[in-house]
Amino acid sequence: MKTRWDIFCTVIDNYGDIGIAWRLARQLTEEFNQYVRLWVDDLESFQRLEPRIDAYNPSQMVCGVEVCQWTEPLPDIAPAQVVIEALACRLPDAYLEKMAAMPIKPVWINLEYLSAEDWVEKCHGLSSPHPRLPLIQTFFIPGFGPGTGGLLGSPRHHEKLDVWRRQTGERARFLSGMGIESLPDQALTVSLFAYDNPAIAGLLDALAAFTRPACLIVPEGKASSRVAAWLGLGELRPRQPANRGMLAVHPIPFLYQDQYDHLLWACDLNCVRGEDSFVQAQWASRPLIWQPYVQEDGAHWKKLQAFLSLYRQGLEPETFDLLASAWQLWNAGERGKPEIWHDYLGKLPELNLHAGYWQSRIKSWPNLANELFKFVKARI
Ligand code: TRH
Repeated sequence: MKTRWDIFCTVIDNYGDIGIAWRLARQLTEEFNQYVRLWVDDLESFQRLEPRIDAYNPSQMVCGVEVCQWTEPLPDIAPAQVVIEALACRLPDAYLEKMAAMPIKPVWINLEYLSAEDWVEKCHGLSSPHPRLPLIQTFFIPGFGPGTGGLLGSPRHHEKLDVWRRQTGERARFLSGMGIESLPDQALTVSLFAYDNPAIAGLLDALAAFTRPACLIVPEGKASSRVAAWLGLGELRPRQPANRGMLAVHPIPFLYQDQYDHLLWACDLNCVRGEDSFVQAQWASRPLIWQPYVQEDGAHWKKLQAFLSLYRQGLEPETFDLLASAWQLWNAGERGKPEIWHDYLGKLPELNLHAGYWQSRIKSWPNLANELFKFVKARI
């Protein structure tokens, strides 16, 4: 049965909120045949991830999803059967009043940020009544493994990954589309998506002195100025590569989300950040370096440790220690001792095997869209 969903999302500073809401809306539409209306306050930022978005159209159909501009006040509309308040945004009061006035109240879900911490299992699925209105909100918390809200990402989409990698020429064609031609056979390809981070220089030093040629692909963003400074340039210009030592740096424009997924598939190592690129890099079954979104109270360190303690399972202790030291440096923003990055890069073959094993684990764990669909189906 086709159920109507309203997903609300605000774009705060980065791309994670809209990236997550859009990926979820598409998966519910394409794989679960649901009718999704996505309310977004900033269509211009959305357009950077999705070329089919018209930033000036307040109501449009894109990939089967009804995309609506979230204005204040909201247009006078009837709430859907399922309402998702995504990633710390707050529903307008008038909309809540309308939900409360419905004879059958909508299923109201508060979709939280992902964490590997233990509290997720305890808090996922808890309900909280509205203080004034006859409405109950359920907390949906994405996480790793049973008892959590699961991970965002389409297993169906990532099944194509094996075919994509096997098909000769796909990767080369993709890279050539990014302006990266004739890579040396043994080149190590690395994608860089990070917040501004002084530790970038340490990794670049190691790549420049590596035993194999390396190619660093940098979509335009907060990390670009660090890379430019390391190269001794004033700025990075998309599609104007530069070299230092064994490293070729390829700046590219900020990609559409579908293309970015392919970039993760195409690289041997992905530096990722926040939440969505972090999760999609795991689906891509390649080694990763993660920079969680920095929180003032230091909560990101707990998130990092919790993930590492899961990810270590199946890794040799020595390899895990290297991985943990490298991620520690990355997140402390320290250039660090060159040996750490050098040794870390030397472990990439082992980390690559581990990334494949990890991908098979996350495939067997709950999937966020599926968990939401099951939850709603049991209530409608
Ligand atoms: O942009 P982020 O830093 O988002 C963060 C986190 O979600 C964090 O939890 C949240 O609190 C904060 O925003 C406000 O990183 P994230 O989560 O990886 O999201 C980036 C999105 O952008 C993701 O969907 C991938 C996409 N992307 C592109 O579409 N093209 C690109 O070129 C790149 C680099 C990313």
